[in-house]
This record gives sequence, C-alpha cells and structure tokens, in this order.
Amino acid sequence: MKIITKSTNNLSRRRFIELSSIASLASACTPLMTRDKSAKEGFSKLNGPYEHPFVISTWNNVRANEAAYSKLSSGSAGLDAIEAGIYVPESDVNDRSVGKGGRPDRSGRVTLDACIMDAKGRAGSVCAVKNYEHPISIARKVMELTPHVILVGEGAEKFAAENGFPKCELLTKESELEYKKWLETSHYKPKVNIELHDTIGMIAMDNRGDAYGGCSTSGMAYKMEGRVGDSPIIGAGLYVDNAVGACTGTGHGEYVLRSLSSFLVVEYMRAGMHPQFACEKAINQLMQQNSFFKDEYQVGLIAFDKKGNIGAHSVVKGFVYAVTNKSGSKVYDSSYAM
Ligand code: SD4
Repeated sequence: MKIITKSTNNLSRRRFIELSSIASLASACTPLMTRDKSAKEGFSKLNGPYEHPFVISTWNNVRANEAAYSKLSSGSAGLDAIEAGIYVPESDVNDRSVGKGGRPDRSGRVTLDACIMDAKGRAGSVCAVKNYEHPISIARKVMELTPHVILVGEGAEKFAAENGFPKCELLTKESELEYKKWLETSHYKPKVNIELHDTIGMIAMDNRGDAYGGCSTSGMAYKMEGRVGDSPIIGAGLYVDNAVGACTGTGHGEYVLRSLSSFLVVEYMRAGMHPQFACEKAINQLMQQNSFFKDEYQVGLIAFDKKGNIGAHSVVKGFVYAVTNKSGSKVYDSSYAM
C-alpha cells in the first residue's frame, strides 16, 4: 500500500510550508481552529470535553486505564496513576510489545524503553534496559533522583540495581519460540497494527486538573541491537506541558522520531487547536516528512488539552484508544489519514 497519495502529498507540502515554523503558530491561532482538510471528512468526531480525573491510553489498554483510574479517583497524584497503569501491561506476558513477554531484538534479548513526565515539567527516561520488568518505575526514579533525563543500557541497569529494583527474565517461552522462527528468515518487516495491545502510551489529568504521562515498550520486534525508538524520547513518544495538555503515541518509532510528533501536537494545542485537529495536523506533517520512505507503516497519536478535550488520529486504519473516567471505560476507533 502506498501511504501518501499524490493529492495528500501536495496538500501536505502546502500545509508544511504554511506551518513549518512553530513560531508562526501563535499568530495563526484562528485558522488553526479548523480541521486540516486532508483528514477524512466526517470521520473524526470531537471527543470530550471530559471532566477530570480521566485517563487515556493507546490501544485497548482498559485494564491499565482502570488501574490508573483507581489511583486518580482515590485522590492520588497523576504520577502514581500513570505508574500503576503502565505496570499492568509491563507485567502481562501476553502483551508482546511491553515489559515481560515482549519480543526480543535480533540478538534474542528483550530490551525495554520507557519515559514519564509530570505536571512540573520534569521528565525521566530509560532506554534499552534488560532484565527489569518495570522500566516506567526506573524512568520515574531517573526523573526524581538524578540530575539527568535519560539513562541508557548498562548505566540504567546499574541505576536500577542500586535503587533496589528486582532482576527478572523478560524473555518468555512464547517470545523465544517466535524469535527462533523469525531467525529462519531474519527478515525485518514490522507489521502494521500487529496486535491491539501494543506499546502503551498513557496520559492523564488528575483530580487537581494536572497533566501527566508515560510510555513503555519493548520496541519493534527484532530491531537491531542498541536500537531505540520514539517511546522513551521526550517530545517524540510523549510530551506533557501542564499549561497546555499532553500527547503520546504508538507505532513505528522511526517515523515519529523524524517528526517529534508529541511535542508538535502540544505546540499546536498551545496555539489554540482542538486536540483532534492537532493530532490530525501532526499526522499529516509526519506523513509529509516521511514521504521519502515507501514502506507501509502505522503511527497513532492521542492527546488532551486542559479543558478535557480529547483527540486521536493515525496514519492508517486500525488504531484504537481507551478512555476511562467516572462513567467507566470505553475503547474508541481513531480517525485515520489513509
Ligand atoms: C517503537 N513506538 O519502539 C515503538 C513501538 C510501538 O506499537 O509503538 N509499537 O518504535
């Protein structure tokens, strides 16, 4: 499948030129309030506004949302809620894209990436961590206890050990068997929407109205050793600005890294856009910026603003997201560009 049609491409190029400078966004507030014309008309419905507290996550991570929401509804700060929520898929061996049970890299080792951001603008991240089940908690400790934002590989593992995190084998029998099968061809071709409980990006507004977020993944299956995707990179896989709102995403990390999509969505919202339109515009911009690459790919973004409006958009069909608030949990189909 060709991701960018000629007309979308031309349109995106025009929009890119129009909007390439974030500095120009502030003065372009009124036009930005409307939907990007290249989004599928009539498909994307505006979601919200939701009263806080609420939590949103990528894919059908309802159990994770509910763990987070039970913290939010009992008055815990958003950071505890994000950590508790992301714990769920990190421990779920049936989730093959996050934490324990995740698919390994091409040398057979499971390496995890995660990041977290709080309402004070603090951030913590770990990349390519082996043998620890909860990278989200290590990322939180990096944020809280160190002068740094990102720790990688052995440094992150040493830090985890020093802070009392228990070691754990992340490679399950199922993932190992699948990996051995993959070795027969060693063909690296990530599949679009491979499953519905993929990488978790979670964003929440707590009962004080403060914004928080986190993201956790085992990355693309059979990635090169040492490869890091978008998920632990602040501004790519996650961005939170408590003055504006939050955005996180999932999908093929290289495409997001080249566009810094989460940061872009928050900046579009800062300029006055509804999160739905901000996600649509950021996805269109990502497609334009990646138009050199002809492979099939998926990226999905979710966002909220401080009024409790919600947005989601993806490159191709199949991305879903879960919203949990006092009325319960609901999984929505995202709108998509192609
Ligand atoms: C990555 N963004 O490592 C992650 C993978 C992902 O759904 O989101 N998969 O590129």
